[in-house]
Amino acid sequence: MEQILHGAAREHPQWKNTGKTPRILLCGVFGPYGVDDEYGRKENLMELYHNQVTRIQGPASLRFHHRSFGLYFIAANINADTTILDFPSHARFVRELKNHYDIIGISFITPNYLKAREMARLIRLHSPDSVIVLGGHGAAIEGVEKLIVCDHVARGEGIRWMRRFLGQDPDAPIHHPILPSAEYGRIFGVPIPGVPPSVLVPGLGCVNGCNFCCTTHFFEKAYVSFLRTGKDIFEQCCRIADATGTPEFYIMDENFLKDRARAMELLALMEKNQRWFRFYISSSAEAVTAFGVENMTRLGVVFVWIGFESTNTTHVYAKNTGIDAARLVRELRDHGISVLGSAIMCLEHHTPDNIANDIEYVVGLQTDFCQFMLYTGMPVTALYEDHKARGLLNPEIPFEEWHGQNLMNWNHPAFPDGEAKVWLDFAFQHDYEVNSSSIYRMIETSFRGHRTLAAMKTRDACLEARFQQLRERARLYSQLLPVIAKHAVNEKERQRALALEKERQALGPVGIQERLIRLGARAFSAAWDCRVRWFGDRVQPRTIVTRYRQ
Ligand code: B12
Ligand code: SF4
Repeated sequence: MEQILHGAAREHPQWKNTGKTPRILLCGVFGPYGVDDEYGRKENLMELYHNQVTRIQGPASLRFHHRSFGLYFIAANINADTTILDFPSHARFVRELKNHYDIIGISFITPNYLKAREMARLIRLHSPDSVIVLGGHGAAIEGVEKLIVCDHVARGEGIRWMRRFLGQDPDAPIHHPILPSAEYGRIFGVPIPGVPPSVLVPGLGCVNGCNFCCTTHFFEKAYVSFLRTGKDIFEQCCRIADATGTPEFYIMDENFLKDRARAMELLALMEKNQRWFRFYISSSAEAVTAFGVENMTRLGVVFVWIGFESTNTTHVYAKNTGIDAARLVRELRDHGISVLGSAIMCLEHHTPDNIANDIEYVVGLQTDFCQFMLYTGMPVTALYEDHKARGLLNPEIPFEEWHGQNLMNWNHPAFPDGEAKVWLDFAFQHDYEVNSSSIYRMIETSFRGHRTLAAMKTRDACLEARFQQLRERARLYSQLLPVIAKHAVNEKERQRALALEKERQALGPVGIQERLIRLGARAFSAAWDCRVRWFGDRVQPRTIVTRYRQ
């Protein structure tokens, strides 16, 4: 790893103590993403599902782009003229530098280290007076200030860091920006209709301290709260939903149900005010169990991401102790809650002889989605420190490969020479063939939830609202069933899709509008098939420029 020599940090920038409002540029790293070039790797897509969840599901893979949310949170909470440049190209970034900003912040994660380094080099070249600040999880790379030319490194929470740096009140109230959780939104090339869910960030980090987890360690195993109470969350939901017109939120909080009291207060306020928001959340199994599936149904949780990690009892994480994972998943799906279960591959105890058992276990949970990720100690995690102390880190694996979908960054004796990837691919494929596409499973979950609520003898106002929402969801998603049957991975999926299509009749007649939508879906999917055949399935996010002015 080479070291870069650079001049003294700009401790006394021109705008300080002048009363002048600083001009700030905040950037995500440049594209293209997910291609083999001098800065990145083809396995490191700028997508969630197509990168590490549904990536082998062909046209059935869920395709979304997500902004670099942290930058918008910083911009919305400082007194400065701030421009955000998200997903720039190399050339677009250079062009923006011509505006000579006082401060330029780069947000990056470890596998994008080379991109951040190149951006810092370009800043010194084209805008030499700008102060360079590095932030985001890449800032945790040991000695990053010596590897990348920069003036400051912001580790941990960035709003308070930037406020302090600008001489502003770090503890001023946090203003929550209004942002879509995802853009582009397509399955089989069919655009997902309606307004996308808004992003909601109640807080950062998690107190559970799992050894491999970046977020728990980056925020020092503490929870950094943005919205402290259920009331705070409810008020933000009302404000954002009124502005966007969608009652759906993707909650970007590593372990949302961990604060049970806060979630219960939110539920009580929703019931009192009859505002039936819906939530996509992440939470650990013990927190989900403590909150209870029925409460989740009432709260309007439609999706939950749970880390099941591994079956081996000697390596079980405290959060999963004593949990019957299969039963939990079944109950959640029976209540219309889709589950993304994540699993870790090539743990220390794994060998080619026993890893298949773990894969079988995870596939057997029958979650709607599976994430399989290699056991990778990122900088700042306890796992990284442990591998380093034991001399296991592999110095030949550059940071661009530290994304968990190809090579291991440490020497695992049982999986030499890229063998881990073979198991990773097998796990994804096996899940796909046994459980069918994730979009099929999501539709099945909404039907299962609808059945469960329909079977209840009585439903109060809250459950009635949830019942109606599930019905709408089942109707909406079922429009894709013919396309799913056509693209089925095997006969089993085709039959499953056809069986659900029959059950669809129970939700009422298919009207003219729905027929037209179904025809449209077929046309979009046929067009997408052609596109993939001729040009491949890579989709780069478009550049987004947002200017916050004082
Ligand atoms: C959204 C997200 C994504 C989006 C990326 C969107 C984008 N435009 O970059 C998608 C889904 C595409 C994605 C993909 C990947 N991601 Co991701 N992602 C996240 C996630 C879930 C949320 C990030 C977020 O928005 N949080 C909310 C905001 C408010 O918090 P924040 O980003 O931490 O920002 C705060 C501070 O970090 C800081 N800050 C951030 N940037 C800056 C910049 C400056 C200048 C300053 C001063 C401060 C600052 O201030 C902010 C406010 O406090 C995190 C996990 C998590 N919960 O944090 C993982 C995470 C960031 N991703 C991670 C990784 C590794 C990946 C992938 C490689 C897949 C994978 N293996 O997990 C790919 C790589 C994609 C690519 N080509 O770059 C790791 C990073 C690990 C590391 N040490 O580098 C994380 C931590 C998850 C994990 N595995 O533990 N990801
Ligand atoms: S429970 Fe999840 S978010 Fe919390 S430390 Fe463990 S892996 Fe990280």
